[in-house]
Amino acid sequence: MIAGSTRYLRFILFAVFACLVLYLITQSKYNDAQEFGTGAPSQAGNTAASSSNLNNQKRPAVGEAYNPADYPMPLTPNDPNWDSILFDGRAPGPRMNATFVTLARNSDVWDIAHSIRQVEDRFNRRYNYDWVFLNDKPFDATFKKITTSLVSGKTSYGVIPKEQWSFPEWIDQDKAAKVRADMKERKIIYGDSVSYRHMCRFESGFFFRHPLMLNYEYYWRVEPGIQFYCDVHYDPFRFMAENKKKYGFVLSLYEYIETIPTLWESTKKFIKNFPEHVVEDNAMDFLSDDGGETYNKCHFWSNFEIGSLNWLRSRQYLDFFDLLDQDGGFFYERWGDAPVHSIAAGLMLKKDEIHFFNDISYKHTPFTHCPTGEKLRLDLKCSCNPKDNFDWKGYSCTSRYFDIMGLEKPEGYENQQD
Ligand SMILES: Nc1nc2c(ncn2[C@@H]2O[C@H](COP(=O)(O)OP(=O)(O)OP(=O)(O)O)[C@@H](O)[C@H]2O)c(=O)[nH]1
Ligand SMILES: *[C@@H]1O[C@H](CO)[C@@H](O)[C@H](O)[C@H]1NC(C)=O
Ligand SMILES: [Mg+2]
Repeated sequence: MIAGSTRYLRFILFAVFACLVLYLITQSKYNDAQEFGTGAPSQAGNTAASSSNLNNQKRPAVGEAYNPADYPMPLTPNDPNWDSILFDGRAPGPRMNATFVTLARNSDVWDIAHSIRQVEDRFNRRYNYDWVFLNDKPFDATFKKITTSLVSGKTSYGVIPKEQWSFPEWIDQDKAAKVRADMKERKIIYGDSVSYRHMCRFESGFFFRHPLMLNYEYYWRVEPGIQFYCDVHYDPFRFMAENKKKYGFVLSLYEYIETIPTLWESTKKFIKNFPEHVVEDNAMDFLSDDGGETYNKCHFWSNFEIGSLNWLRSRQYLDFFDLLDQDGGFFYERWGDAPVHSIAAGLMLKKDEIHFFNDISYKHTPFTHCPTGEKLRLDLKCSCNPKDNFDWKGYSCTSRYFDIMGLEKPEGYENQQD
């Protein structure tokens, strides 16, 4: 009888102890999530003991001042924290006020799922940045479920206001319809599409002022069906912020002139009307070979962008967009958001506020950016074929960008020119 109750007591004590241990474990994970402000479910299963130091390191809150030297950015294998990517944990250091952003249709769900998975595997699983999804129609339950399950940060879903996805009242509908019919006949890609034009106008003038985007200072645009081929060890948002960059790209090329015949005329009108918006030391020479008289058609490919939202929300940028919108070329021609963003960046940013991310590999059909330099590709565990790199080929403008910046081209570029 006595022996029996002792065993019983021992069992109770053990059970209480086990509950306490369990409580402490779950509690510490909860705190961890609270402290870093994401509570990302995908991190809950993290058990790698080696990463716990990194996970538990205190980091400044978003927006809080910090000393960059306290959190070295792993830009090269010689920098501290380069190997932290080998752990499952969250990357040490501060987080920026930043988000991924994707414009998509419900039918894009599997193509965007693929894109997200790559961004997460190569970068965001350790940084847990948020992701904003925008659509001209409400996102359905499947789209939300799949994308939320893949993103390690918080997701949010916004509908685009009608007036940002329709014809402004000053657009002559007959004239616009004739243009579409004509472009269809001339087989200009997306030439007869109305929705493509709304998309280009929205990406040119509105995505950055959607209510969900007002919560952030930097964005990284991701499209469905893209590829990332290399590890990203450091935080590109932080690189932008600390180096005062406003616009980052990976691919550049010549625009199809049939889609923008009068865009440069409108640009010249803007320069004339708003000379105060054109900055000194700008990148005009990237856009024009004759000091601004004509456009050489070079632009940054905007399906990948890492940029400053505050810049896009500036009076300068909005004056530019409003003038273009009034001139009607989004509908009377087929102006793309890529040349619009690029021309704005070329005129209104100092040239060293624009950044080329050689170390971020990327493909959006049909062009690939695969980092130049074998050592870099090995260090970053890249899986792209260097032969596919578009940077130094004849139709790319990246060589011109290097020239105007006075940058030395990376080793090995000569072998990738054709
Ligand atoms: N919600 C919504 N998103 C769209 C629509 N059209 C295009 N998009 C999105 O806008 C972005 C650009 O459209 P894309 O069709 O990729 O255009 P593109 O990159 O010029 O051409 P491809 O990718 O080669 O087809 C993508 O993120 C699309 O998902 C639309 O009608 N509605
Ligand atoms: C992030 O940036 C937005 C836009 O500038 C601002 O309204 C918001 O307060 C910022 N958040 C933090 C945490 O600093
Ligand atoms: Mg696309």
